[in-house]
Amino acid sequence: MINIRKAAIIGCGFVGSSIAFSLMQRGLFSELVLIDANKKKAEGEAMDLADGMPYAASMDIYAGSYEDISDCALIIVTAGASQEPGETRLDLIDRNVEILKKIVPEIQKRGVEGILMIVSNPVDVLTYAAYQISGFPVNRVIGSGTVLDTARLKQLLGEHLSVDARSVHAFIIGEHGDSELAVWSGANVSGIDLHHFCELRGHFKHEESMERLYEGVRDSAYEIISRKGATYYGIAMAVTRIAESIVKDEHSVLPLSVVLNGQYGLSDMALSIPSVTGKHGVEEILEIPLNEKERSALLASAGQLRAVIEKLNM
Ligand code: 6V0
Repeated sequence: MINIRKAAIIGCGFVGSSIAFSLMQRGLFSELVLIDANKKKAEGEAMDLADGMPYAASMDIYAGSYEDISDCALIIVTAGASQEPGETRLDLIDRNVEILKKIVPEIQKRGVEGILMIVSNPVDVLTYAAYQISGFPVNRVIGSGTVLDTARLKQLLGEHLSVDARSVHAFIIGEHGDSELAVWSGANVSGIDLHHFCELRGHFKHEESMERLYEGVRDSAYEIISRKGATYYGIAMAVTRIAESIVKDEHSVLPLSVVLNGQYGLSDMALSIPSVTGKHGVEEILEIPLNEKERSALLASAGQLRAVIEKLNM
């Protein structure tokens, strides 16, 4: 039986604890289980968060074990090494696949029927690995994908055009990493074609601006890590947004990392494509229109991920 108001977070470092804090603020769950290889860390985070409970929505938050997760609607995995300055997400692969190989069988043997969300990096490769190890159906294994990168794009575009980022509709798709791409051909501001809107706001150097904004999105994590050593608030907000769509069965369109089954001619790998998201996880992967340049960038991104997956020791 699934308890739609119960979630677990596995890995309570910077990212896991920030997600717990963000979920608590949003009041989506009434029970939140925190699990970490370092049990004392999970206990400390639960105690610290519980201190703020009188000022947030009521919730039972505790450091638990895998015995506590069988009825969770959502299990969020953030365990693993994070990028050091200068490292790419793909550099983390060996360490984090080994960690995933320990965690996913623990989830699988508890008969979990909820959604498994991977956040640890490299998120696309680990999402595919989690799908393979768990044997869960494709709709129940998702990665946070480029939901964060898409938020970064909306934010930068909003700043560039001096409009509310929530009025900007645009996607980053592909790898959550260096080969990701912006779908400029479908971008708009509240239904107004992006180029047209830019001109209405006095911006005419489209190519130059698009390149600069894309690079800002792609390199954002490196810029943050070089200054503060890690990124965690943005991803916490992105994961909370995904959790909200699942818990409230919103059918929101979010660029999750999903296991592909023929979309754009790609299969047996995970990368981010806008997908309808609700209580069953991925309801439909949307093969959105791409222009020729975007399609070849997506295939190049997939090619990079494919090369990594083929070397995986699974
Ligand atoms: P961190 O602060 O080092 O925390 C990692 C936590 O995982 C630690 O508390 C460890 O004790 C715990 N851990 C390690 N092994 C296990 C295990 N087998 N079982 C349970 N817990 C374990 O790292 P941080 O929180 O900064 O990053 C976590 C992961 O998130 C990294 O892989 C990051 O690269 C990734 N991020 C992903 C993002 C995304 O957009 N998908 C964004 C930011 C970071």
